[in-house]
Amino acid sequence: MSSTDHRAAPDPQTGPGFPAGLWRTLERSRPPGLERLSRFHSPLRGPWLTSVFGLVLLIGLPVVIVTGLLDYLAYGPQFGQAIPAGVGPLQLPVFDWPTRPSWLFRLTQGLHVGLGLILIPVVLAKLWSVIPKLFAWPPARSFAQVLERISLLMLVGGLLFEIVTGLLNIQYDYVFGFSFYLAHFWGAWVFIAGFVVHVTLKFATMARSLRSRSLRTELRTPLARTVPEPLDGTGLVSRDPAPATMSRRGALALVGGGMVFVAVLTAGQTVGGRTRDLALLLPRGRNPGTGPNGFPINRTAAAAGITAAATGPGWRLRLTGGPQAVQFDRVALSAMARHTATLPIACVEGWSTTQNWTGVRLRDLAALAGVPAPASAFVRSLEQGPFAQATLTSGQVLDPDSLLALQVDGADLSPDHGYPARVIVPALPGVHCTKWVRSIDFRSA
Ligand SMILES: Nc1nc2c(c(=O)[nH]1)N[C@H]1C(S)=C(S)[C@@H](COP(=O)(O)O)O[C@H]1N2
Ligand SMILES: [Mo]
Repeated sequence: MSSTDHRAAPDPQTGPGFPAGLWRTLERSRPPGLERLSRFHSPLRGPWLTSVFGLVLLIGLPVVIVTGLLDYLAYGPQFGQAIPAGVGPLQLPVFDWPTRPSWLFRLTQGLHVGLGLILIPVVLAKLWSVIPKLFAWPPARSFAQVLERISLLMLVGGLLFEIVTGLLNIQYDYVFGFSFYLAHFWGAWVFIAGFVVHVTLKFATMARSLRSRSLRTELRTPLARTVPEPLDGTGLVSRDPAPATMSRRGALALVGGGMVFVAVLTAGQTVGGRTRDLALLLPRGRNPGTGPNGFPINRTAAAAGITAAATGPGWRLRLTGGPQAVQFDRVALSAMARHTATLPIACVEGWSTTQNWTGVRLRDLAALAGVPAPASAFVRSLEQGPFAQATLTSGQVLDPDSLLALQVDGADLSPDHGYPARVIVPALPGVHCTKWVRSIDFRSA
């Protein structure tokens, strides 16, 4: 029991405080090294600069959040094939992912990864501008402040976690033992919760701080005339500022330049050609095969354990779901009405490519199977393993550009791209464009 029953004077901004004894104990037992972190001399730090970074993130991060959640929905959680499969109360309203525009998934996926990367310099700059506050001691004066600190921890911790797991997933090897999808999904919700609380608490301060200076004037202010923002209640301005070594516009240019630099490193994977070599942050899919099938390969036939015997003349496509199963060999499929569509493959690991695919329409195969209007279709590969199957919605089967492709760019599919046949559907996530298809079950429910 505390021997004291008098309380710290209530903080006018935060309401009733902790017992004074607890407060004094905390103040006395300051962790070593904290002093250095919370001391700051940069004359550039202040509510205006922090709010400029904050505004960019306030516009950009919701786009990253929404496109990330849309990508999750694109995987078809209604079929239990999005990871994590069960998300309890966080289940978003599920809808059938559309097939139009055909570049929809390419766009949502590209924005999520691209913007996520481009905003990293702003995140770092914003963190730098508030570091002294992150390490304030004692960590909180009141229960309201404890809640605020927890939301900050969720915001900063969640965001850094998402950046690190996301960055690792688009590199060659994902090094952690836990599932990327699971970690990135739950990390996202921790971050989102912190983000919503933070924006609610800070929006008014941000708006006020942005009005306190004019961006145009700042952009015209050279180093010689750069002075600290006025001391105020935000605690962001140094009480002991050093002389400026960089103007505020210089700091903005540095961060903006960082964003452009990351954008250049990122864009190459979409622009392709020689710029592909610049896409250092997106090394995946950089070494395609040669010839007409010369575009990125997610997993080679050898890696998937696909043998020449399994894909040779003995291969059959088996269609089920109708009154009786039907089978076709590749010669029979090649003789069917064929259709060509220009469609992208967009991989969650950060690359995409657009090719001309030729094959049999999935809706024609559904009719041949005796299920002309299926509710869904379950596609299986010759391969065993996590990418060995995918469920398609009714709309994805019936779209006139949805194909069981036999050829790409006028040549037969190469073994690595899914010979004898693969699925290609407009706006379908790359991972569900199943290669080395063995069977399709057209389902009525
Ligand atoms: N059977 C099977 N199909 C598969 C895969 C796989 O590993 N096995 N990879 C998927 C993924 S993640 C992507 S992005 C695309 C890539 O197709 P590509 O390797 O022909 O470019 O194929 C998809 N189809
Ligand atoms: Mo993929």
